[in-house]
Amino acid sequence: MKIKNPKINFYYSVISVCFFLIACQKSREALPTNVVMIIADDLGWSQIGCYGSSFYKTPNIDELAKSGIRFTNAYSAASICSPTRAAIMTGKYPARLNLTDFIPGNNPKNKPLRTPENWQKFLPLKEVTIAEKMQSLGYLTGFFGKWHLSKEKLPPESLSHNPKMQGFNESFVTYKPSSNLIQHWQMENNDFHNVDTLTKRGLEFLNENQKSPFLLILSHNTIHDPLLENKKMINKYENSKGSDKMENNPIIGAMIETLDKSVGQIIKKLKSLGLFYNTLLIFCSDNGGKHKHALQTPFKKGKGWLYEGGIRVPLIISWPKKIKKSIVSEEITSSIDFLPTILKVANSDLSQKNQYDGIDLSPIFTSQTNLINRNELFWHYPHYHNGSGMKPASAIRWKNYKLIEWHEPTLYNTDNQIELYDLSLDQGESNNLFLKKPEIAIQMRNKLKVWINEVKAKMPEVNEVQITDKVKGGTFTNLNVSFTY
Ligand SMILES: [Ca+2]
Repeated sequence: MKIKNPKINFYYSVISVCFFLIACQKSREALPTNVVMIIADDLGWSQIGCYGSSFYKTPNIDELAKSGIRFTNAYSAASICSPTRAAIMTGKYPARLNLTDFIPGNNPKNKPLRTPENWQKFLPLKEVTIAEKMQSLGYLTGFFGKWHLSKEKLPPESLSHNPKMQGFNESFVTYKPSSNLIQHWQMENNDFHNVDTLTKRGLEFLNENQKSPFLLILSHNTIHDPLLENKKMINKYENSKGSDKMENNPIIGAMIETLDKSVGQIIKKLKSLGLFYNTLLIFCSDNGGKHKHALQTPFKKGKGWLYEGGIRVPLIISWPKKIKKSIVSEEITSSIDFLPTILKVANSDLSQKNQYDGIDLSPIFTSQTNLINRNELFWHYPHYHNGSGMKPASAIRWKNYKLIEWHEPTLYNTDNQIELYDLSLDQGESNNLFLKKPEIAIQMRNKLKVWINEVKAKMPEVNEVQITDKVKGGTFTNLNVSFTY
């Protein structure tokens, strides 16, 4: 029967359109969530506009922060590359994986301590990675960029443990620019750090896989050494206000601008494909910035160190479907949290215990109180890091406190074994509270000891063969506290 009344016809049309829109919304809500992770290399916490820098220009990263959550207490699982990347892939502490140094590391013989020799110098295939888990949930997975978890950097030796063997459908591994690793896509005065190459691969992956749920990891080589960028861009930063400050490095400024542009291109593509709304987009760094190039103010030291400069990193998570705009979170997070968080967002069952050390961060997405209930976070570095001067140490963050234990003085029973800081008052870790708050230090050191035993962390030992570096300090007798391992 045809309805002749134009008024009724109009109402029918409106109702039909409403039903159609509701149906569209419902089908959009029911779609699986895509995941894009952008990892910067050696990018410091303070080297981004939305983290307070007025020198480094990051409009796209700042915009991303406005669309979601900016974390102010995010940590990398290690102060150097490979262990953090292993933690991202597995959700486990590097110490539990026994993958505690950059691959292949260095093994100095003339130091006061003998460092563990049999640490894991590649990510074993038996480890179940985030990509393998997502594949089992029906996701297509892509990895483009820095991997640093194979036995060797270059093929053919790298192939046995490259991303394709760890659950990625598509992969393309790149390396930092250097004379012996120069590749055909690295040309003089062009794409110094592979940013354009990686971005192009990322955009192609999004185009090709837009119809299926996907996990895309874009793992940049920038802003890692060597410091190289287009001269015109460097000039712009040389002439910028603040270029004379020790925190501000014009070449790094230019490198960060290129990185930021790439982030913008990925966001633009996701929006143009209608995918931004239901994509969990994680932007992070693998460790702190190198303080020899640029001070990591307000933090002490930088890459390599267990001071905040080495491990406090930028982290932004956007997911417009669930996360409100412009949230700033002070929750303490770590690289080990990405795996459980991503799995939760992909509707995976997280009930199987002991598969990972991280915590699902998704409660932070919808609520701003009583969030993830993290009590402590730990780090373990039983090596010497030539590049930064870092010595063997372990650390714990507990509430506002951070304790670092230096293994040289501990094993030689000399002074300065423990440093304790209240980060709520002293972000720059300049006021060691060890003598003022020994009860807190003892409590935290005991927690650290329990964790070291639990993850079976490999410890350094006294090097009795050849000692050329003397351990500084006298005997450890002036304190009324005693520690034992
Ligand atoms: Ca790094």
